[in-house]
Amino acid sequence: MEELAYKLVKVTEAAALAAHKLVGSGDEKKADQVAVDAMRTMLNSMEINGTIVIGEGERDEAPMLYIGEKVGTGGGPEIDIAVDPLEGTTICAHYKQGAMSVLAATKKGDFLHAPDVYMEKIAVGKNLPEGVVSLKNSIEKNLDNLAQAKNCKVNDLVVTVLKRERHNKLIEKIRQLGARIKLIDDGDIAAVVSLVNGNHDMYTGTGGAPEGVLAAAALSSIGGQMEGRLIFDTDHLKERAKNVNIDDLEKIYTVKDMARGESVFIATGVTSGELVDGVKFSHNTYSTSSLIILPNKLIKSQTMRNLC
Ligand code: VTB
Repeated sequence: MEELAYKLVKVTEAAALAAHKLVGSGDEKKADQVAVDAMRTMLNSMEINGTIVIGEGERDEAPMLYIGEKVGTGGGPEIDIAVDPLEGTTICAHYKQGAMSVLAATKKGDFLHAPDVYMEKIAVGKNLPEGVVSLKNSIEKNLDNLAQAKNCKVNDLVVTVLKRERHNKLIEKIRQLGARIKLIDDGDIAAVVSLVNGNHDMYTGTGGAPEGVLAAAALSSIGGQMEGRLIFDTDHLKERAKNVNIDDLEKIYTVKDMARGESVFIATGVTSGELVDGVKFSHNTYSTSSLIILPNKLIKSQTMRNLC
């Protein structure tokens, strides 16, 4: 796994560097596109037999890195790959903090093949009793349980939520209950993974399902708990669920349902954020910072190269 991780870090580095050229450009689509292109070119140059299982969407909507696409030379290990070439396209286009290029890999069949829909999520850090929070519980119960487990008051808890209109009621409720809210514009992979640093206490709300599986890949190695429920709230989405053989539309997935075996998670910074620093330039060189998460191992890697 570690050897594979050092190979694959080149993939997120290439995507981050490409996206960095579009930082502050206001052009989200272009920033995403160059990251996808760079990621795909690098993946295809590698001695791997890879399949994209979490990607840019289904084949008809996404010309590249679509779900089911084969990547690599075909030799080497058979792996499933989850990608988010540019997590935080808006962050990147607006030169805000926390845009990253993210990839996770595992042996064939170990990631949940989640379609590109929304996912309701709840996550907490490590060393907490199993099931301390759950999507089955009310927010009151979750906050009470968490405060009790952490031996503190609900007022001491910090809950991260994506700033979206769909969360207005949830935000109001959490504030009423006395906890503090950290509102983020985008980037819920970093919000979940950073729970293990203890910077905040809980992440909850509805974000992308692909981001949910990627975050689960990280948590499966370093601890922390997360639950996710895929949202199929239209007939069209229900049809999509059928197509990917999901029968139980209400199923709650745990970390181990989303990332079953051993996996590697890699994030390279485009702009600096909570998890990694962004791409930096000085004189004729540039450097990228990456976070590599392997079973029970967290590696901070920095690569410096000459600008050509
Ligand atoms: C989140 C967030 C992402 O999408 O998953 C969010 O983590 C959900 O989608 O960074 P909406 O923006 O439609 O609410 C991102 O913001 C972008 O991928």
